[in-house]
Amino acid sequence: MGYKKDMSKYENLEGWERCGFGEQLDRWAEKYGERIAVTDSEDEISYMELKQKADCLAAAFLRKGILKGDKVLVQLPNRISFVIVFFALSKIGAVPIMMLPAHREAELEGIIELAKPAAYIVVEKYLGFSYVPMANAMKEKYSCIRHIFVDSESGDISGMIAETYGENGAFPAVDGYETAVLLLSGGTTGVPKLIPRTHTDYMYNARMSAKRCRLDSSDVYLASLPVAHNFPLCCPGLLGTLDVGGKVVLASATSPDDILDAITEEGVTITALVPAMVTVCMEMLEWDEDYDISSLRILQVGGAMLEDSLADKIIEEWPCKLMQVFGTAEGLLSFTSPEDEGSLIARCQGTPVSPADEVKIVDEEDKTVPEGVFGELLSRGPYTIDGYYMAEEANKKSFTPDGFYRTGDKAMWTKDGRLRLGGRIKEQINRAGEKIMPSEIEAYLCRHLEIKEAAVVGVPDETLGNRICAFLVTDDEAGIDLQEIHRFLREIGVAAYKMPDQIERVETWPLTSVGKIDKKALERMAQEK
Ligand code: OOB
Repeated sequence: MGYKKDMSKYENLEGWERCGFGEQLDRWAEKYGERIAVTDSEDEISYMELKQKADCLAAAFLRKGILKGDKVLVQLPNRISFVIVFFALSKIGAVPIMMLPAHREAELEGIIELAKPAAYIVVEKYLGFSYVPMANAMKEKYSCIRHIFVDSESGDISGMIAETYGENGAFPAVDGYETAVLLLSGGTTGVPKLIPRTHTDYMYNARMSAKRCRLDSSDVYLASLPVAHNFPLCCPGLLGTLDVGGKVVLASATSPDDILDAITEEGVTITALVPAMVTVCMEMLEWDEDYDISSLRILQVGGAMLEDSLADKIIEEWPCKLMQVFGTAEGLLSFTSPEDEGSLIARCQGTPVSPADEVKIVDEEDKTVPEGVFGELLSRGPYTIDGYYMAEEANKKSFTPDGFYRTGDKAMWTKDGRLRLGGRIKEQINRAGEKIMPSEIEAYLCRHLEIKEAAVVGVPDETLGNRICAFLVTDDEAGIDLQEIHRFLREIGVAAYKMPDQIERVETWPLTSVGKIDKKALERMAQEK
């Protein structure tokens, strides 16, 4: 066992509260009552109704035998049922595992083997994909999965809510220091990593984010990204907006027209995008003048490096404040402030959101580097985890002995005391905000009968930030092309966002002086093609 965080250290922080999300929802319902809490493309729900439905569903889960501490895979898109499910599970102390709609068998299997979920909640169909056969196959293969609950118009979730309507169930007590959610870590190495966030630290995460955004009950937050991701869920996202009594709009898909439509129609005041999405939204705005984004107060941009030129362009062309957001699902968040000068906002990722965040920037020997010099960003603090879920080996690598999380990011302190990110130190590809570990894709590729060896690198790309290039050593006659690679990866159940954008065949590898595959050389080769 490594370092263990002492939560009592944080008890005096403003916004720190030892309480579960279920209880938080009860208080919000009391305080904000009939105000609209959440809307999606089909419906809207008030705070009071959200509480009532979460209570019903929680009672129904208990009746089906879902117990406190059980893990539950949740794979739902941006819709009201996601929110009801989240709070229903919180109320009984069951722990949702936040799968993304894009995940397929390959991702699910690793996570099921690690976390042994008792149930799997899926949307029936989303963006043309039917989830039920996949869920049934998982249940068949893994006996830990006792239940599959399907969310559709007349499916299990709505049926369960109707079934227990009006009952006053007694729920198990939930301590704020217990795990509330398991978030997925960006980029796994074959063995996936899950991030355990407690009710208390996650609520604090939402509150500190909301505070930095100056969020209040007049705000309308648009979740443009999949809401199972930390950024739209909690930074301040869905949870931070509900805490202040605002309204959350769930965009059903992440296309620019969905986003711009929602902003126009709902009077959205704040939303969060990754840089690649900003670019497409800007293009869309240029040729369609019917959109009205004048209600926007803050545009949060994060998840990947924001180029200086794009930052300048946002500040010049958007009628709102740009907020640069550096974030991690493991914890640490650093945002610019709405009051900062534009020139400053454009060139940094601000300051950590909590006064209790401890941030260090270190060299290869873990020695602190001076201001203005890049090093690796390390963090420890009230809402940063002290270890991944059941991952002793990975924890030794990802945390220092005194409990600092190694982000794997290059960063420096600027002379104005702001953080500026400078790309990755650890090998991880950031493709339009999605994090991909090369080793994971390499392992999948090597399952192809014609592929002898594979090396995957991220290549700088104007629209995506990074594109995925796979270098392959194959049998001489194998006519493997990109299409075949995509077909194969789809067949073994790999999420679409991990599909290589480019493949190159090689006969021998360029090697480093110590005889490892020279990935820098591969990157250059991929760029020259
Ligand atoms: C967010 O969380 P994750 O866990 O998907 O990814 C974290 C990683 C960071 O370690 C860094 O490599 C990259 O994403 N990143 C950025 C960045 N924000 C995140 N790199 C450069 N500039 C930025 N502004 O991506 C996430 C979580 C909460 C809020 C926002 C993003």
